[in-house]
Amino acid sequence: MLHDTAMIPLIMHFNDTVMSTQGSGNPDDGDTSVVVETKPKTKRPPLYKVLLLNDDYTPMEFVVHVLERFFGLNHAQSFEIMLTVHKKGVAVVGVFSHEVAETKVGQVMDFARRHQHPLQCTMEKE
Ligand code: TYC
Repeated sequence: MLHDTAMIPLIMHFNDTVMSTQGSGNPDDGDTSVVVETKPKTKRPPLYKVLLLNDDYTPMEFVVHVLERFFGLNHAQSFEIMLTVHKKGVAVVGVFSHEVAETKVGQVMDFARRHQHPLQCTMEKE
């Protein structure tokens, strides 16, 4: 009887390999799926402190007016911050996004220049 082969049913799962004919002999080689969890990157934008600097010439009432007008502070809050700047030399008047901080610094510097006061306003990364 030439070429008489027994027909034996073979059931394989897709992840299986035939150990005698493939690779390392690890029966889980090849088709194994790896799911990598990724963290969504939602970095908050940086914030900027807006600072007011003291000088010897800008009138106190002008500084109070600036704080009320451009920083939405009431009169008492504005007077308190003005006095802090007057005594300590500098104070943070608010914390904003880069764009808003830049706008407020520009508004204060322009307003002071138009009134010929040397008031200085700057911003720095928090
Ligand atoms: N030092 C000023 C004065 O005596 C007042 C002043 C306060 C000026 C705050 C600037 O940011 C300032 N007239």
